[in-house]
Parts: sequence; structure tokens; C-alpha cells
Amino acid sequence: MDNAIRTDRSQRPGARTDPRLDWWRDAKFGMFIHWGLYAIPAGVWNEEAIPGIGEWIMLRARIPVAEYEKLAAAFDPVKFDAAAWVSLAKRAGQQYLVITAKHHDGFCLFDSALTDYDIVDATPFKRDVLKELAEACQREGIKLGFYYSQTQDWHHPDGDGNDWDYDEAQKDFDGYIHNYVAPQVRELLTKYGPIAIIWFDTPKGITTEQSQFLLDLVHEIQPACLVCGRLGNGLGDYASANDNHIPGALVDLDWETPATINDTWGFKRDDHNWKSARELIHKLADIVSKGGAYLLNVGPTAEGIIPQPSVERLEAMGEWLAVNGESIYGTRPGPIQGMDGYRTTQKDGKIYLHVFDWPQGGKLSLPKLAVTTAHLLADPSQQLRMSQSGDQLVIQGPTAAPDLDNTVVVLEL
Ligand code: FHN
Repeated sequence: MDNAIRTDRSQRPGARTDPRLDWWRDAKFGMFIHWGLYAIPAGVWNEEAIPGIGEWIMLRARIPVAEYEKLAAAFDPVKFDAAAWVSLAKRAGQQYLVITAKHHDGFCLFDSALTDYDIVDATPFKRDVLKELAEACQREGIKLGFYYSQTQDWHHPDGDGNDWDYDEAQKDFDGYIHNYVAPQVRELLTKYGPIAIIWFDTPKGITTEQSQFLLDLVHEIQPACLVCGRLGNGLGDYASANDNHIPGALVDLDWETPATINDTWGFKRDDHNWKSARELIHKLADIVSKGGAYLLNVGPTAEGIIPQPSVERLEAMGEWLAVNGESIYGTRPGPIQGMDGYRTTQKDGKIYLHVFDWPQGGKLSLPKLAVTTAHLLADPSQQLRMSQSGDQLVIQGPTAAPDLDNTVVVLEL
């Protein structure tokens, strides 16, 4: 067991059998969206670059609520286009989308009756972006999930985390969970159609009773809705790896890695540390070969634009998936694990061998497998020559690398 996978109830006997997760077990690849007021300062406060991830700027710079709140009046993302975001997810080959309905700063991207600190009541934009996204996702057949920060809320006087405006000792956290979080979760689950996932995060000191109460609430309103294991106290429908963490070996659980394309989640002007498309394609294959799902983040700007480097990388992943998606979607971990530079997935009597660095001369040496034929997934018309040598299966592929990112060889059993 990988100790960086946060535990949840899917570790109990019967793990991986709950049919409510069937679609998610096959989906493998989702789009995460971190978007909120923090996109305006974009990592800079009072002309000072604030270190760390962009959406944490309020805490890192200890910005008083009265100051931070003013950002709402300036939040006018006129270039926001729900259809364009969902279309990018589609082009990338992503099957589900999870957006920050409320992050730790407490600002709500939806029209909530519980507060005026939301996009409809507090900004000149006045549009409920979750509603627009829900409609676009419905049209395009993308499953929609909402990220909701259940414990930390730096704006709410009783939420966790803000000790610069509020006295921690005076906080009524249980009241906040029951009278604010719960009704907001109910809004999210009753106003936007079928919701695939509620992605809770940073449980911190939430009690077992409070986590259980939220879990029951979600399942009572929408029984099919999955709850991310970051609800806390070992509760939730699937496990969550630490941010950007990929386990070293197969993990026999339902699990997901949330990850960034650069370093931040929320948009940061100065973060140009972009992973390459090749690296991201490897990470996707690596995660799927170990039984997980990849929830890959974009952080749109304050205008509502997904940064171009993210778009380019996601499109490149989509191009790779358009050819090689059969080796990812609906697969399960393959029989060869732990071989450097190779990953395997499998489905329907086929093993998909992912070759990250094509060997010089095109000769692939694998542990012996009862394989009848081999061909490139990108070119089924050409059978590859195979031979057994000792306890090795040797496959002769083209001498030049067929795909510089990741060549998939199909081995038929
Ligand atoms: O604190 C958050 C962070 O801002 C971001 O939302 C990530 C995404 O997985 N989760 C928390 C840190 O683990």
C-alpha cells in the first residue's frame, strides 16, 4: 500500500466493487479547474510576489477579509465561455470536469442563498458560471463535479483557517458545518442537475461525525454522486493521492491523482514551470497502469481564459489519446509492472504495452507472456515479429520510434 494515498472506506473488503464508480473506473482522465478571485492578484499582492500556490494568496499574505473581499467588485471575466472550456476538455480526451465551487478563500462561483459573497451577488459579472458549465457539460456528455472546501473557509467567521481576522477560540465550527456548508452542498446538488462528484478537500480537524453527516447528505440528495476521499476521517467513495503524487507501484483501490500542469492550481502570473506534453502523457499512462485516474488542473485567468500553455498541452494529450485512447479508457492495470520505461494496461484479452523511450533498433524484450500477435495500436495492419528467447519475449518493432511521446504496442492473448 502506498502511504501517500489518503485512506478511505474503499480499503475495506469489497473495494473496487461499488457499481456507482463504474463510469469513473473507466474514465481515467478528468479536468480540474481552480478559478476564483485569486486569479486577479495572480500571485502578486501590493506589488510583492507572494510565494506558493496562487489560490493561497489570501492566507500567505494574511490579507484581511475586508481587503480581499474588494476583489469581487473587480471580478468581471468577460471572456468566460463555458462551451469553450468544456470543448477543450473534450479535445483533451477528458471525461469529467471538477471545478472549485468554493475554495478556501470562501468565495462562491455559484449563486448561493447563504451568502452574498458569490459571483452573482458580489461581482459585476453577475452570471452563475456553474450553471453555464453544467449546461455545457450536459450538452457535451462530460460528467460534472464540484470542488468544495468543507473545512477551510477564510471568509466565514466560523470556518477554519483565518486567524488574522477571527479568534479561533470563538469559532463555532459545528454551526458552520450544519448551517452553512450543508445547505450550500444541498444547493450544489439540487440546482445544477446530476452531479458526478463532490470533491471535498483539506479535512484538517473535521470530526468523524461531521464527515459522516456530509457524506450521508450527498448520498441522500444524489445517491449516484461520488465523494472524494478528502472528506476526511476515512470516509468517501474513492481514495486521493497527494497532490501531484504518483504511487511507485500498483494500488488496488479506487484512487485518483490531482495534479498541476505548472506548479500552481489557481492562475499565477509568474508561474511558467510547465510540464511538457510528453511528460503529461507519461504520467497519464503511469497512473492508469497502476489503477488510478488523473485529474489534471487548469487555472483560468481573471478574464476567464485558460492559459495557452495549458491549452497546447491538453490538445497534444488529446491528439495522442485520439490514436491511443483504447489503451487508456476502460482498461485495468496490465500484467507487467515495475519495468523501467514500460507500462502496461489491459482490457478484452489485450495487453497494451506503453513504451516511453523506443529502443534503438526497435527490439523490445519483455518477460515471457502467452501472446499470439503483436501490432502497434496506431497501425493494426502491420503484425510485428515475435520470438521467445530464454524467459524473454522479444518483439521486433520498427527501427525508428513510431511515437516520440509513447508508442503503444497491442499484445493479443
Ligand atoms: O489547499 C488545496 C490546494 O489549494 C488545491 O486545491 C489542492 C488540489 O488538490 N488541494 C489542497 C492541497 O492539497
